[in-house]
Amino acid sequence: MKKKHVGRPSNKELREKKNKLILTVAISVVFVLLVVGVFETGSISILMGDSVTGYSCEDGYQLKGDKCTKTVRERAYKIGDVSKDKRLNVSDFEMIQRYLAEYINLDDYQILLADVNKDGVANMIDATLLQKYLSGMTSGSMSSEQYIGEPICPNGYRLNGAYCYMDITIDAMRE
Ligand SMILES: [Ca+2]
Repeated sequence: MKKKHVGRPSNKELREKKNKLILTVAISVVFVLLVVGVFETGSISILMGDSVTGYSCEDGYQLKGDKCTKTVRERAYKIGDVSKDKRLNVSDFEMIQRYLAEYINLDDYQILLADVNKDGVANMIDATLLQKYLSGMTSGSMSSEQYIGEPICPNGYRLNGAYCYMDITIDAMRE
């Protein structure tokens, strides 16, 4: 009994310490749960970003409202470089000739590259202008204006440096 009586105040102190410790641990646990909760909510909203708006896009596209956009890039070639090998030489002239003789087909971009006087048609005049250019005749001796060596982009693309860019916008898919 005596021992119990002596031990009582220290037991009380111990209990108070214990309670303080429990409270501290409880606060810490709540804090950790809050932090984890905020983090998890954040990652869920990032993972479900598309679902939140009800729209989604194919890979490579960025969702903007109810549209999906992406920018495509193509290398820019210079007028006259019909073969698209980054060089202006006799093979380009030959390609125009072969195209005019209907031996080969040129794609829309190649026809732009072949239209060296930019009059909207790739024809014998362009072939002649390119031939004169390649043989080293000065532009002053040319009968009409030519744009050989000027970078040009396929229709719908904008030129920026060595590349041509085009923004593609399509309707987003509904979830
Ligand atoms: Ca032309």
